[in-house]
Amino acid sequence: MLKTYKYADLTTAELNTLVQRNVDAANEIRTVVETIIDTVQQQGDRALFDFAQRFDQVQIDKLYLNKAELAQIATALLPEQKTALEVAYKNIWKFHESQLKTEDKVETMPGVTCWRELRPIEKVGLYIPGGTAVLPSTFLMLGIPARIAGCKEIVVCSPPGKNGKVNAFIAYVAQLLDVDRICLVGGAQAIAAMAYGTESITKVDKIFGPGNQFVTKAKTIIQSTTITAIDMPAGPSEVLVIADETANPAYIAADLLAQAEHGIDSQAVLVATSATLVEQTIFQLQKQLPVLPRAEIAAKAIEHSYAVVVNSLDEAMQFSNQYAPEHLILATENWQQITGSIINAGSVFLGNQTPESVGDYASGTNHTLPTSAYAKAYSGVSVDSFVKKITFQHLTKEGIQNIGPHVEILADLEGLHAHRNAVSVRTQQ
Ligand code: HSO
Ligand code: ZN
Repeated sequence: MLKTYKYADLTTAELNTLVQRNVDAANEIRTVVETIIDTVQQQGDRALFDFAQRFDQVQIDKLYLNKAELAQIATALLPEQKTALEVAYKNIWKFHESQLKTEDKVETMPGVTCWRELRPIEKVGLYIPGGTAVLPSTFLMLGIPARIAGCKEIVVCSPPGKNGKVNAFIAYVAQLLDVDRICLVGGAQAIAAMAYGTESITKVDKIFGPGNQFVTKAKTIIQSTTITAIDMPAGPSEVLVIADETANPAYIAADLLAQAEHGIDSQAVLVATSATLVEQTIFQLQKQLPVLPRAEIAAKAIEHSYAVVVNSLDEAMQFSNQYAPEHLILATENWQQITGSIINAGSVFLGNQTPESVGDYASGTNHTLPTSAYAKAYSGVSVDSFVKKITFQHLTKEGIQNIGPHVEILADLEGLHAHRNAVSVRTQQ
């Protein structure tokens, strides 16, 4: 359990293999997904009914649930379940609201003023996966920033359950977010429907949300074949825990397992400052894993997870930056020493009292994060993901006189005479 490496002994090649993930074996998947996309494009709603029967094993007579139907489904929730969702909703709202900022206008030269203004993306599509775990928290994480940004239309797709409905948690979140309907469409066909539009489903400008390999493949295909954008390329979820002698092995094991239970392809990496700490964590894993309801899934994920023993927290951070984890937990009382050297990570959890689970659900930060080392260049979902930033400029008479001669020279330099004239006609009056 938990293969262990010593950082100092690793060659560059070994290190590169260790931090590599998401090797895409998915050409077969591509063919299947392309066929699904074509079918949805050609047959619209008809295809969605057929796919529900084929992939979700359910015959539906309508492709969406409306507000009244959602309200009815949500009545099944217990008061404490509603309260928990409401606490999460409030914290996520509060944190994301702080991201909406008006930028200053900048006078770059006397009479030349430039600035940026936000405009919401008009139509967004949220994909809420079904599968082995239904994730209402993902609905909150996508719906709240979309609402704060002011998106006009929020299309939500989620696969129908065996009863042809969504579960009560999803229905209650729909109420909190005041969305009009949930479309009962899952998988690649949901992505295709939102990218191309069908009789019942509005075509959107950007699609958000995690999903299985089919959903992910569909997102990458429609991104290059339509003008619909996507949030980010998504791979299996992952965590990297950096721990020193101030950490608690029981907590480390619990955090690794919280990641591992997501799916058999999840990865949980421990970077520890001593071999003893790794052994103690393995002991805890052996104790905690078998009693989990999702033990089978977690055990498979742990099988291809590993530990790395380092000589110092600095060395640990070097490894972590190379790995670029989606979630980084600093299981040490000395976290303040090393946060400054974090270069690549999606979301960071500091100290021994901060489990990833709080960020997954309710602290306020977003859990839609870059996986598979995309944290080297991508950020997690935020209000920014739902807006465009449009630049503006305004010149006064003085402004065009000040900047005009320079622009004329630059236009000459590029041999673009009409550009020069657009300035000259104004300055030579
Ligand atoms: N850890 C997942 C999010 C999640 N966890 C949802 C529980 N529910 C990816 O960040
Ligand atoms: Zn999680």
